[in-house]
Amino acid sequence: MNANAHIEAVFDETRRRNPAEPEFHQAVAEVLESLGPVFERHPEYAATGILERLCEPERQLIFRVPWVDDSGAVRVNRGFRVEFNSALGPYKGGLRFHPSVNLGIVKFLGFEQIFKNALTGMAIGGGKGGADFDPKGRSDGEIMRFCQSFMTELHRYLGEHTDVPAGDIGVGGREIGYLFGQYKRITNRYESGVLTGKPVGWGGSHVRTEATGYGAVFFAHEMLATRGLGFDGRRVVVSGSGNVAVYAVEKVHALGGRVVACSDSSGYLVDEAGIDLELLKEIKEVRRERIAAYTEARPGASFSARGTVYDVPCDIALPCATQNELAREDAVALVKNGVRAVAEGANMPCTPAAVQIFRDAGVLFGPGKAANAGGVATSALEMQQNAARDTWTFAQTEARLASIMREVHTQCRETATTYGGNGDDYVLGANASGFLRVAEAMTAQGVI
Ligand code: NDP
Ligand code: 2IT
Repeated sequence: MNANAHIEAVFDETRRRNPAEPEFHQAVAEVLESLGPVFERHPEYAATGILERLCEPERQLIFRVPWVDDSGAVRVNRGFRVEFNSALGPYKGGLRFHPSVNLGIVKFLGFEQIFKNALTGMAIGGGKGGADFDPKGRSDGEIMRFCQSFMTELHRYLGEHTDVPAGDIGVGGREIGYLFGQYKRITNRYESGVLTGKPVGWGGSHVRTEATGYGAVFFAHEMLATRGLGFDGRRVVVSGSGNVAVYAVEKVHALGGRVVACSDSSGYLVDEAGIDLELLKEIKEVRRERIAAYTEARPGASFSARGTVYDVPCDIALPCATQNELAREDAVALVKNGVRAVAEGANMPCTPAAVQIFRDAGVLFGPGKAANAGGVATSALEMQQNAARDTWTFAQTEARLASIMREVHTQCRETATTYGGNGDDYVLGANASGFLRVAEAMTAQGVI
């Protein structure tokens, strides 16, 4: 069987075996479409079933999460953890609390995580988890009880050498604190390295909170530099207004760019003077309100519940909200308005049709598994500090993050050049490079 026929057969079987999981199929297709030239050169990977094994998670956990709300009513949610691949290290990846979470979403995220984590060069395998719990409007007490119930079941599968979750959508420092507390109580172990994204005062790493957003901007900066461009004086649009988005805005401003728009699931806001970050942080992180509240304090800014943030003209776009949020027509609008670079702070925010439009227009495109790898890479730095019972300074940790992002960028370009001839093909570079590192380890470890 030739390389492409082999890849096609694995994809067909993956689709057949995982029906009704469109996001998982999309994530698998995106990686497999890059691997033709890799299998041409490495037919041994077909002989040892690397792809068949990669597409089947090592373990999938689904569990009931019962909890009691503030009115005394019993609520039941569904919890997930997909332990996808441990060839390079303990399963590593975030937890997402959002009503849209289902097994297919967790599998897409876990699959992406395998290659992203490999790209960082650190010793971390791939996993992801979460629950279909909606934190919006829930009191602090409800969040705590939910986290405690979630961990009461999940703790059996975790461990600093086994599986190390962190945050994702709906899970930040507060939730990680409640999860850690319950893990410690049940196991009677102060196992710092079992969760990352902990607050800095008790085992968290400096820069972990900022890392995904900062890292995405560092990656975009590297891409722009290949064309002699930078952020200085550029108009930037960021989608979302959560953890990744907020710190992307912060770093863009530090590099001299101006973020003129951001969004949440209710709409988007435009502030031509540049987003006031302190105000945005207060609304989102302290008051936990919707971004529409921003315009009350900044009369020059406007909020729109119709259209999308990508209608706002910009030089650089950083999608930092959620999967498939940037569709074909958004890509068309961005290209028409002269966008030069797009770096995915979120996981799979651009649809395949949108990516194709950027590619055809020669727009620099950084896929999530490369551009947002700074978050998980800094989680691995947190694990290193926990293992050594050490604490690094902010400056030291940020310097490590910057050098990891530079290295991820270089690796993408070099691998893309080796396997496709065009260094600008970051999709090929990220997929092939991540795959090769995992495939090598899986081959060495035998058929398991
Ligand atoms: P947050 O929960 O902090 O913020 C999510 C943001 O995205 C919010 O503004 C939210 O708006 C918006 N959003 C979420 N779902 C939707 C939706 N269905 N439609 C429109 N907007 C939506 O999450 P993060 O910032 O941590 O995560 C954002 C993205 O980055 C995700 O794709 C995540 O997987 C990815 N990522 C996160 C990393 C991390 O370290 N946290 C690391 C790497 C990737 P609203 O408040 O209205 O829901
Ligand atoms: O998608 C991601 O890389 C994350 N949510 C971060 C995972 C982590 O373990 O830090």
